[in-house]
Amino acid sequence: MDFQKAIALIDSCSKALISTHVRPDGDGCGCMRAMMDAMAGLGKQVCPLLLSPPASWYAGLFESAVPVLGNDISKQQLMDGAFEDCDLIILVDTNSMVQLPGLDLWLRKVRGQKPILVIDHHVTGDGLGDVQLVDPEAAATGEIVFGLFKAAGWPLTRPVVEAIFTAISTDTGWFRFGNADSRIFYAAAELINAGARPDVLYRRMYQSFSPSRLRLMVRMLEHLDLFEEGRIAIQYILRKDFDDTGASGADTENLIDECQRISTVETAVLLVELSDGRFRCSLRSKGEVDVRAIAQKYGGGGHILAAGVTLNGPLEAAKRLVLQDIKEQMSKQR
Ligand SMILES: [Mn+2]
Repeated sequence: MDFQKAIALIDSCSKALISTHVRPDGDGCGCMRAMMDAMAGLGKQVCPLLLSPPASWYAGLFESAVPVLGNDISKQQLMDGAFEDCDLIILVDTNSMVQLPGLDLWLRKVRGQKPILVIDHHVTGDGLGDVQLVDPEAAATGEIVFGLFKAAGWPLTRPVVEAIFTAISTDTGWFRFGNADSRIFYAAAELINAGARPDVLYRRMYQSFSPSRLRLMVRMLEHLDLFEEGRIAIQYILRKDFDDTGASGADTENLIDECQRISTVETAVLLVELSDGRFRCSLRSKGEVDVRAIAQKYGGGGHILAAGVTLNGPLEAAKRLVLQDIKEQMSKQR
């Protein structure tokens, strides 16, 4: 880990733009918050920017609402130099242009002029950083950010430890997924010793549904189909389901995990209809199938156990495509 290079880069900057991948999750938002506090503590100016609105249970991580590209700042303003005075760009929880829609064009423009620091744990990436803290073995980017804080000696305030705890706990499905190794439990213990309150955070992350979100989940479960003796679960959510329930796109986060409670289910798929008629396809595996390989085949990415990709409609075509790929992977395992 090039912690010292990252620390030197941060020390030498005066104003940093901090962002994360589109559809920001707990890891992305938590790492942003922690890095924002570190920078502020060093007397640096910080410009956080999100590429799509965060779910309400992550928005609370920030002291004030973070500007969203396309809503609060237009892509034109970005290209016209809205962040021209930033002398560092920090990207957390992604290293891929496809995960940075809207920001990508600007990044291509300023690359080489402004240094970029990438902190990420994904295997796939475009090598966007001039300095990169990338560890595919880390269960969450939060684990790397925690390492950076300790290496730099930055203060571990309660907001910081709770932001990092949020990052590592959400990316491990509250320490249930296969990536929840001993390293992450040690990190969790250290964060609790430093003041993180798991009960408070659990309530904020996992007991914060709106009635609309619960109704959307019911719709999704009504659309549950099982294949191959129940080993594959495929579900979908249509635009109509959002309209009928009043739920938003951010409300779909983690809903895919519900069907994994079925004992036979090894691989889970959730197809969410986008406004352009395509489908955002989320994939989860309990370990038997490498879902990243499937996502990558169609231009997506992720991890072996959790990946995502956008597929063309109609629904039946997308379902057939992904079902066939999962079956193929399963037959290779035998
Ligand atoms: Mn992550």
